[in-house]
Amino acid sequence: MDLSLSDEQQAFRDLAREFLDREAVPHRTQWDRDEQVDLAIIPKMAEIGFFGLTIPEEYGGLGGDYLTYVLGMEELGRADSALRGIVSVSNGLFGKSVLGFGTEEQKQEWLPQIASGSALGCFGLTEPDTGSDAGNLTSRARRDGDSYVLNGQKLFITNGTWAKVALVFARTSDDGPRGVSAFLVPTDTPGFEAREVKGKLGLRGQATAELFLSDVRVPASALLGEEGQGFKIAMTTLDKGRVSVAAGCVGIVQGCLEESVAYATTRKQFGKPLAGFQLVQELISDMSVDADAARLLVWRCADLIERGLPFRTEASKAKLFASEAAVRAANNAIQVYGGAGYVDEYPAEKYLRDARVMTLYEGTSQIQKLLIGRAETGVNAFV
Ligand code: COS
Repeated sequence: MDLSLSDEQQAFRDLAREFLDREAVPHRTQWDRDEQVDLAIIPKMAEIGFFGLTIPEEYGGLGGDYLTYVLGMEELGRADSALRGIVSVSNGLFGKSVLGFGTEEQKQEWLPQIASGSALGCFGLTEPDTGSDAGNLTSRARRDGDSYVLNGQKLFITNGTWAKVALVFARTSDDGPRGVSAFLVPTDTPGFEAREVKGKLGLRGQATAELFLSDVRVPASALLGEEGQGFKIAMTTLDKGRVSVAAGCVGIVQGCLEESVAYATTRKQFGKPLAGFQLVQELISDMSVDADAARLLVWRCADLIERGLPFRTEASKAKLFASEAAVRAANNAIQVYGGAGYVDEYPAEKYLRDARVMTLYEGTSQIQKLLIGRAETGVNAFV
């Protein structure tokens, strides 16, 4: 499916696909088995520009519009969602928070490092006891003279053990979501510890961590935005993060479609290719429709963002539809492959394992439905 892309957008998509087909696709199974991508790919990805997308050139980024960003995320999702997660969190959740709410000094300090891939960022919102209910997080930041002292625990933090800097959300007052503030915390600050979460179903190549903050002292200048603005920063950034997840899911659906077509047109049963069976065509047809529908929802968000228009509910719709479509498509791809789809020699089972978390993180499917329902009815089901 193609709507009108500019020459630059098309060129970036082609460059991204060619690079990932060469540098990631041949290795993704091994990285998945090893539970770690080869980190040597990070500087190579930075060279292509993945970490600098939408970061202005004055901060060392590639600049570029939001459609180019989602095209990049789609290609990453098609190749390996573990890589998409690394970029989405560093450039997206971390970088976009700093770009949107940082002081000039904070932008100068962190954005060039993020854009060049010399530093990865992570996003410390989720806690062991507050996942969906992010506004009730319990980590604390106490003002002490010219510093803040942070204590608490974070869970399921992508890039947590690799990041040079963490955006940590912590409570500066007891006033629910309004009492949350955001801090830029270098991960080598004494009292900051990251431990990797192993044994995940999918996204095994990326580092997911538990963060422990024990009397972590940062200067007052580490505050991002104003005291009490942290929840808004998190939510505003997550709106864009959800578009990024959705774009990655489009890539999963697209990958499932391409792999299924390739297999179904070559593998023979009953003397003819699988593609000759109507029930197999139905599986493939469903993937094709899902790919187009999810992509259109994502591109609509990119267009709204580019034009500075509200896109919060549209982001929830894109994330909800695309993540559920990714699970459907990966499941269907395994069905096309039959028994071969159940082993990691073929990509279908990895697509399914990676897709599964997309309906959970950055807001579960249920949270997206409640946000869409709230927008449609004006009734808040969270209270
Ligand atoms: N953009 C900007 N501001 C937002 C916002 C958004 N998308 N969503 C909420 N806010 C603001 C509200 O306007 C409100 O501000 P005021 O106090 O000035 O009125 C404040 O934040 C509180 O909003 P709300 O009442 O909606 O907060 P709730 O505690 O009800 O939380 C949900 C709402 C459940 C939607 C939120 O906690 C959420 O998205 N949870 C999922 C978290 C998530 O995605 N976690 C995964 C992280 S993986 S990195």
